[in-house]
Amino acid sequence: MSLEYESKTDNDNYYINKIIDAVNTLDFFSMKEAIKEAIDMGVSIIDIIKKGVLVGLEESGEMGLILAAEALEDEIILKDEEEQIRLAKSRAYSGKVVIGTIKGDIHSLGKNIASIIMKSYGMDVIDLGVDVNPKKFEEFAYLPEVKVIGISFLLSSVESRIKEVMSLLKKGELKNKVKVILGGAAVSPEIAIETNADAYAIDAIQGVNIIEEWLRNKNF
Ligand code: B12
Repeated sequence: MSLEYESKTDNDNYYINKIIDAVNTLDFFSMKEAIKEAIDMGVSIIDIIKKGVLVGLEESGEMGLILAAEALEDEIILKDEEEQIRLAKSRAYSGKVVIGTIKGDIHSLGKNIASIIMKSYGMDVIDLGVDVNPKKFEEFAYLPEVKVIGISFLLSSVESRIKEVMSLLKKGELKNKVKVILGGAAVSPEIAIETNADAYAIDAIQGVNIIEEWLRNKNF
């Protein structure tokens, strides 16, 4: 990640525009190439996602979303170990965020994107993976630094599992220790209310903004 990033705005725009074009035209290999190039040129991950991929998706719809998620996963989440280490070191908040896809659901792309965006904001994230047992969320919620639990789910059929996690997290000493945010394509205001979650997010950026507010709150 280049330290000159701030002063290279025109250059960044060039790489960001390449990402937008690739996402618009649903060209998977160009997406991967453009994302890789932008990373190599020192464009921040958050700009790559927010100004590049998400803007490109306004035109290209669901297929673009799936391809872009795969491209991000290949280029940022799985490969760029150096970037992962850098993100892990640049903590901006006290308190950890635990994220995972709930038991019965193996969708990982959105959860992985949410996780990388949180890290790029300087959050310390523990990713439990997919098909996570409600008991495991509870176990991690007891860890001293854990303040937020993020649950991802894309299948409506797993709502009962979310309720299970919530009943484990909203009792005893955990009740005021951790806040819970729901994310993933199956979230809705109704499910957030029914499950008694503290919040839900329609996308990763909204989620990270909510979590940021929680972590900044000294009384939490
Ligand atoms: C790709 C995909 C798959 C892939 C998953 C690959 C992978 N590694 O993830 C595969 C092929 C494995 C798959 C399997 C199945 N799938 Co599927 N799948 C999809 C698809 C097409 C895209 C999902 C996706 O990755 N989107 C891209 C990501 C980036 O979006 P996202 O997950 O919403 O994440 C964003 C936000 O929601 C947010 N976010 C996500 N998680 C979190 C968490 C937190 C805490 C926060 C803050 C934010 C956040 O961040 C992301 C960026 O903003 C959707 C259709 C759709 N449009 O959603 C169907 C879909 C989710 N699948 C569906 C189904 C039914 C299945 C299967 C049951 C099919 C089958 N009969 O086998 C199986 C389920 C297997 C299982 N047990 O989980 C249905 C679910 C219907 C429902 N409401 O219940 C959908 C909606 C398709 C449909 N229209 O019917 N699927």
